[in-house]
Amino acid sequence: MKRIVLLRHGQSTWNKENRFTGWTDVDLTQEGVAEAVRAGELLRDEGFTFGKAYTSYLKRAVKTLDCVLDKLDEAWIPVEKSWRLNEKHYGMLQGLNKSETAEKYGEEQVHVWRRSYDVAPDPLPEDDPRNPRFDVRYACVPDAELPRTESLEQTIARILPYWHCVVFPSLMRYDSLLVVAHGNSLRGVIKHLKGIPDDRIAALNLPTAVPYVFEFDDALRLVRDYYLGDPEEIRRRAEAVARQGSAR
Ligand code: DG2
Repeated sequence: MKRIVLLRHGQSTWNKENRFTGWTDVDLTQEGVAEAVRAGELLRDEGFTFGKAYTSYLKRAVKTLDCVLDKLDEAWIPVEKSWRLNEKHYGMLQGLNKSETAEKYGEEQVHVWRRSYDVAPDPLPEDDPRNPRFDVRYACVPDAELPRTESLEQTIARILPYWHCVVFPSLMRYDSLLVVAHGNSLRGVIKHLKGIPDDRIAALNLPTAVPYVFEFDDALRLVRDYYLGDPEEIRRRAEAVARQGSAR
């Protein structure tokens, strides 16, 4: 049996402040670090070990991965970072409070920006200092591939080449992989792995730092997927994520 565990990072400072984050490189809160440690303990207690781990270029995911590997005593395993696992780029929404945005534009519009498959928020202007083309960490990425905003569809389109060519094939070498990324980049991966139709993906909300396990047979066909942890608490936390786009 082969396994991939997907993990959204622990609570970030902008998750706590309920702000659209996207490619903004914010840190974990203390609670976020504690969540990451608990996720590592849960994985350890359930007997998980990993051959290789993947994460994004954003520190909330990188630091979550570090906490988890520390708890597993597996800080030594190979780790690969890719900009392709970054969060969906939230364009001009980045930095705005989600509830205030719902008050201004309506909850329905905010739901479209957060959960529709093919609608992207307005893009960052070319000269906006937040434009990824000014960020040295993306210097190796061709400008045409760097987003100024993204829909989920576009997010999936930039993740999948990396998923197909790097992450998934490494299951042939390693029995178990850990992927630590973001609410929407992981929704994209899950949509792909489970074949969720475009019009059904809006209902999926991922709580922070809950391990989501995917098991594959020897032909690398998906046989089972499940969250680790208390189902009632996970449901409650997923609903809280959905409510982040409500007007106050
Ligand atoms: C959140 C997801 O991303 O927000 O960009 O604001 O997972 O990196 O904290 P993450 C953001 P929603 O799509 O759930 O509003």
